[in-house]
Amino acid sequence: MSDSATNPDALAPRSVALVHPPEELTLEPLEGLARWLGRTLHRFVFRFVSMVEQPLATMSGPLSPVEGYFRRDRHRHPRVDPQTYRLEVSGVASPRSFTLDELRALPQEERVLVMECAGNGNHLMGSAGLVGQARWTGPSLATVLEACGGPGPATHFAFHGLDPIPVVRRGYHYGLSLPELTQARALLALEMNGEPLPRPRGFPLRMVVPGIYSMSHVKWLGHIEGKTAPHMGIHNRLVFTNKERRNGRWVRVQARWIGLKSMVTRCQRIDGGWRLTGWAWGGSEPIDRVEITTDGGKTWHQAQLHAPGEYFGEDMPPESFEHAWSVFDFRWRNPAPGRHVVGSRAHARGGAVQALEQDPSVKGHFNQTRVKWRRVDVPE
Ligand SMILES: Nc1nc2c(c(=O)[nH]1)N[C@H]1C(S)=C(S)[C@@H](COP(=O)(O)O)O[C@H]1N2
Ligand SMILES: [Mo]
Repeated sequence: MSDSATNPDALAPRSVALVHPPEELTLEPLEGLARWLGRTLHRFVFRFVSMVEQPLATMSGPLSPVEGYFRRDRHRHPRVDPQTYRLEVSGVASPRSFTLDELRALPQEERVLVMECAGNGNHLMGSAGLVGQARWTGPSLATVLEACGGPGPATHFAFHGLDPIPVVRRGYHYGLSLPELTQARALLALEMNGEPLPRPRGFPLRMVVPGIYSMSHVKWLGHIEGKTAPHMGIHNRLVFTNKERRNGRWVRVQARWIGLKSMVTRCQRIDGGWRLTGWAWGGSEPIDRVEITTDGGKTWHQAQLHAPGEYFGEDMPPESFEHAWSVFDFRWRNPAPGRHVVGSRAHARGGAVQALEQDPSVKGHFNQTRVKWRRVDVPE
């Protein structure tokens, strides 16, 4: 008997696979230059300015892989010799420097957290992929300061990177106050997901400041400068700022704590429909619940929420994953074929809700907390 008689599929045209409905549907942002430019061009433009987005599919699992983790810098990735590397700490009780071995010999801590570029999801970035989650290990800033006899006169700190900006020839730098760093329980990371930091991630040492936007997570950290006044470098003063209307006046404010957000990242086939998955993060209190809409906001439904304790609780104390994301999923039963607009809304324990629209009294670069609308075409 011929093959085609026993196996009816052998007779089918090669394009038959396209007739079957896909197992996963693409979620397209409704807004942003990203969408306007189209996928490929957008990626090209982003690479040019040295921004690489995280693949959305990795945003509904507990950790983002090192390969594909989002990236945002000034294109310069210095090559640091681990033998001659020194971390300088100045402006503290007893200024000193540390070799890598000395940093490794200090008590090591672990944190799992959302790292998010302040500009993630703004008008340029409708796809909102400048964000990821990893496990970082190293001595805490508090431990390093203790090894310097304490902060001494310092009330603020500037963190200097070893990546020189052309012409200016100064490295990247960003500053935070001691209370902010203490509240965040900042870490000096030597490892990412259990491996030494890769070069694009800041080898051999980077700042990790849980809960604060990642312009402060200075890579290739070379110098911690204790100061008695706020650091007013260009990134603090101008680059990562918003304008906020307060008492009738527009004032400039610096990017700090990550706002309450959520996003649907995947739409996968399941029995009887599709599963929408995504994640919720940010805000000053734990995420309590997430609602999903599949009709552009007319009706909202409760999603199933998986708090970080569900997947990290066995291995780590709760304070290690305080700023980790929660994953949610929602069973979308037999939607009608055609175009739908989906979105998600996070609610925090204290009653805070993710805004539907951007607050009109806030303009600018960071805290793009509004609902991230996605359109999806459901096949027949
Ligand atoms: N030294 C140095 N650190 C830096 C930057 C930089 O350009 N140079 N960019 C900052 C910004 S704006 C972001 S969003 C994060 C991105 O970290 P990643 O590239 O590891 O994802 O690094 C921060 N740390
Ligand atoms: Mo950033």
